[in-house]
Amino acid sequence: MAHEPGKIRNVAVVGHRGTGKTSLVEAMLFQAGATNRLGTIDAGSTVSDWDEDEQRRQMSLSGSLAHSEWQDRKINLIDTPGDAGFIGDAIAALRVVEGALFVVSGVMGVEVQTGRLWQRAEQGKLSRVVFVNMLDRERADFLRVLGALQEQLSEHCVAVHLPIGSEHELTGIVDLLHMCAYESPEGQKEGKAVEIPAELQAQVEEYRTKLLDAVVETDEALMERYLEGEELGVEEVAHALKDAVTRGEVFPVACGVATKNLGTTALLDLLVEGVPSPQKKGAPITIDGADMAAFVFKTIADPFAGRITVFRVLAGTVKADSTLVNVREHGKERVGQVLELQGKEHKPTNELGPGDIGAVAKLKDTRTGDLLLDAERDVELPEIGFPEPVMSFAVTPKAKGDEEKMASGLRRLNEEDPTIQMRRDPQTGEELLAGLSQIHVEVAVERLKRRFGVEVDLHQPRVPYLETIRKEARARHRYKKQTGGRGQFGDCDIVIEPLPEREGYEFVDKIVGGVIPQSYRPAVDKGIQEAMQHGELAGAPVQGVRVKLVDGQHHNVDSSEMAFKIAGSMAFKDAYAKADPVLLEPIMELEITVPDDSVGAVNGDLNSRRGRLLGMEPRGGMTTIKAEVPMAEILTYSQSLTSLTGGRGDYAMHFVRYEEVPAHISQRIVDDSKKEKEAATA
Ligand SMILES: Nc1nc2c(ncn2[C@@H]2O[C@H](COP(=O)(O)OP(=O)(O)O)[C@@H](O)[C@H]2O)c(=O)[nH]1
Ligand SMILES: [Mg+2]
Repeated sequence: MAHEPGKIRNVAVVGHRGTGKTSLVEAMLFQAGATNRLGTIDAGSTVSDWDEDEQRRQMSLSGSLAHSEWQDRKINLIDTPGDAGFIGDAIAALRVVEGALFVVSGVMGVEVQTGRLWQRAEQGKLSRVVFVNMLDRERADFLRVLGALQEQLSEHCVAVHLPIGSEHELTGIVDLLHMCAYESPEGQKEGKAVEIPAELQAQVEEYRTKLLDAVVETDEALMERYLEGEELGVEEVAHALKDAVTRGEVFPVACGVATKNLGTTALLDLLVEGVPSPQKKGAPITIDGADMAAFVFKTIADPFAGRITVFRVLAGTVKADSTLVNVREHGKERVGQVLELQGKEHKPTNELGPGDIGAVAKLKDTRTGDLLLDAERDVELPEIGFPEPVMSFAVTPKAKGDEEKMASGLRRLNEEDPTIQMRRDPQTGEELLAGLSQIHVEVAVERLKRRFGVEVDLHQPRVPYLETIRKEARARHRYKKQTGGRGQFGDCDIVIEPLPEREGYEFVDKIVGGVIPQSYRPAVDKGIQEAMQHGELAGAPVQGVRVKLVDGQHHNVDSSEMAFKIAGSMAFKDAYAKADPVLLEPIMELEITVPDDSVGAVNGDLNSRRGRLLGMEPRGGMTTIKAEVPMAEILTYSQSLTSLTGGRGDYAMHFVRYEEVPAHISQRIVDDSKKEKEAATA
C-alpha cells in the first residue's frame, strides 16, 4: 500500500564535504530501527556510501536514498555529496523535497558548499533544520558556529539544543524546547535522561529566552501573552515552533555527534514535526493537467540490477507492472517492479503514492531530469538547474579504435550525471571531457574503465584561439600553370578589412565588366574560406574579416573553378600577412568563494594568471571574488584553488568574450605552433 501523503517527510541531507552527513543518516536509520547496527565510514559499512568508489575514497560521490519510520511517519532521507565536483546530486535532491537538513562541522562552521546549497534551499523555499555535528572534536565550538550560521546563512537560525561539556569531554545535550537533558548514548540507542547541569543554568536560560523570542515573533497571539509575562506551556511553544519551521520562518539549530548517535532522537522529532508533508506543501514541481507524474532526479548504475531510475512522485500513484510515457522521448516505458531503496538494497513494493520517493529498474531511455507521465501530454520539462562544468580535459582512448566505445560510455555517464559532459571542440578538433572538478572527471574516467572497459588518457586541452586582422590590406594573386595541353589560369585581386565585432565573414563581389566571369567568383570565395580555417599566425580559425573581390583576369580556355579557388586562397594569405593579424583568446569570468584568510593568496595568484579583478564581496568570514582571466591561464585552476585554500575554496566560471592576446604571449604561441607544424611534417 502507498503511504498517505500526509504521513511522508522528504528530507535532503546536505552540506559541505566531510561534515558527517553520511554518518548522521546512518545514526538516524539506526535510531529509527531501520537498521540494527551503526555502520561507519572507516569500515565502509554505511547504508548510503555503498558504492565501491565511495568506500575506497571514504566520501560520498553520489546521492543515496534511504527511509525510516518515525512517529508513524515515513521519512525519506536523501544523503548527498558535499564535494564541489559532485554537488549536482545535492542540487537535484533539493529540487524534490520539502525539507533540507543542513549538516555543518562544529569545528569548521559554515563552509563554501554550505552557503551555496543554502541559496538553493532558499530558492525552493524549503524548510530547513541545521545540525551542528562533530562537537566531540578538538576545537569544536557550538556557540561560535551558531554565530556563523546567523551571520552567514540567516539571522533566523536559532539554537534548540546546547551541548553539555565540549570536545572530548562532551557528555550530552540539553533540549531547550522541552527543558530536559540527556547523556551521550555511546553507540546505544537512547541517551539516558539526566538533570540539566547546574553550571549550565544561566546559559540555558539565556538561549531558551532567545528561542522563545524567535518563536513568539512568528505567532501574534502567543507574542501578546508572552509580553504580558505569561508563562507559555511547552506544548504550545513546540507547536508554534513547528509551524514556524514549516513556513520557513525559523531555522532550528540542533547539535550532537553523529558517530555516537548523540542528538538523533531530537533531530528525528524535529524533522517529523517541522518539515511539511507533501500534502501540506504541495508538489515542488507542478505539472498541469497530469493525473500521474513522476520526476527523475537521479539515475544509478547498479552493478547487479542495471540502471535504476530514482524519482519523486509529483501526482498520482506509480504502480508496478504499468506503462508510463517519457515526455522528452515521447516513448513508452515499461515499469516492472516499483522499488523502495535503502542504500544499495531494493525492496519491491506494489506502488508509490503522491509525494513519495522511490525507484524503478531497467527503463530504456529515461535519464536524470526526465518526466514520466501516465499519458502523452504537451508539458514543459522541469529544470534541475545543474551547475556548468568548470574543468575540461582533452580525452583520447588509450587503444586505437576505442573512440566509439569511449563516446558511448561517456554518453551513458552523462545520462546518469548531467554535470559530466562531453563535446568536440570545433576549433581544436579535440574531444573534451568536462566536469565540476578534477576528482569529478577522474572518477568518470575510472567508471569508464570499470563499467565500459575503455581506458582513456586525459590531457590539458588546447585553448580555442582565434585569429583576426586589425587593418585593411590588398593583394593580388595570379595562379598560372602551363603543362602540355590545357593549362590553369586564375587571377584575383582582393581587399580585406576588419569587421567591427571581430566576428563572422563577408564576401563582397565588386567585379565590374566581367573580368572574372560570374561562374568563377564563388570559387574565389570558397578558396578564401578554406584559407581562413587555419590562420597563418598559429593555425587558428580566422574570423571578423570582410573580403572585397575588386579585380582579376580570366582565360577563355585555361580558367577553371579550381584555378580561381587557389588564386583566392593565395591572395588571402598574402593580404592577411599585411593586415596586421592578431591572436584572440577566450576570456572567462570567474566567481571564486574563499575563506577571508586566503583572499590575499588567491588574488596574488589571479594576478600572476593575467587576471583582472572585478570586485570582492566579503560576507561573514567568506569572500566572493569576481575576476576575468584568460582561459589559457586557468585550465588547471581546480587543483590550484584547492591548494591555495586548503580545499575550502570553490569557483564557477563561464565564457565572456574573446580578446587580443598580448604581444609577448602571442609570440610564444606562434613559435610553439610553428614548431608543432614542423614536427608534424618532418
Ligand atoms: N569525531 C567525529 N567524527 C565524525 C562525526 N561525524 C562524522 N565523523 C567522521 O567524519 C568523517 C566524515 O564523515 P562522513 O559521514 O563521511 O561525512 P559527509 O562527507 O558529510 O558524508 C568520517 O571519518 C566520520 O567517521 C562526529 O560527530 N564526530
Ligand atoms: Mg557523505
